[in-house]
Amino acid sequence: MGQLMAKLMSIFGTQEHKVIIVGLDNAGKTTILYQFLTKEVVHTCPTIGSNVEEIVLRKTHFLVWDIGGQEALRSSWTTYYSNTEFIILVIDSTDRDRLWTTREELYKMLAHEALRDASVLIFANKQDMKGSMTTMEISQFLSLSAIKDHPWHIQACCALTGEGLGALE
Ligand code: G3D
Ligand code: MG
Repeated sequence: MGQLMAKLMSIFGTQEHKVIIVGLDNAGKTTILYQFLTKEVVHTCPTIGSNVEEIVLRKTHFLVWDIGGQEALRSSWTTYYSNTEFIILVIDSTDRDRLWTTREELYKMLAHEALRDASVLIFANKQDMKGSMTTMEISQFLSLSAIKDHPWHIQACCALTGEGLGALE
């Protein structure tokens, strides 16, 4: 399991932390979040902004929203960026047609000043589906090796079973 996963696990301590979970609609964000939250006391807040969902687990705040095709909402997302330690990007590995959109959104976020110190964990979700792209294919498409200014890790997973999210259990 990557170091970033270990680092992600270490945040469930006593200090306040902020993690943002983004991806296109239908990528599996909500399903992954539910895998994180099992057996935990969870405080869920009502929607705190336009299409942004906030879930608090101990002292870690998870902010979740859909990216792509929502230019009008982009400026409001920026409000949530400050002090983010982790960006979790969830990808539907069967959705080849829209990987380009994910790529654009990823680079827009990485260029953002307020996310300068954030680490990026990419979940290549839906690995159970026939014809899903491998982490290698996705890494190449997203040019992950060119990202030098943020720690990043890509992890294959299946949110339905929790496979690949093991370090989070
Ligand atoms: P989102 O929150 O990113 O929009 P969801 O995505 O978590 O709502 O998931 C969208 C759909 O994908 C759901 O199906 C969910 O069950 C399915 N899904 C999520 N993860 C996986 C996975 O790893 N494998 C498979 N096969 N399906 C997955 P429905 O049918 O409920 O819309
Ligand atoms: Mg959702």
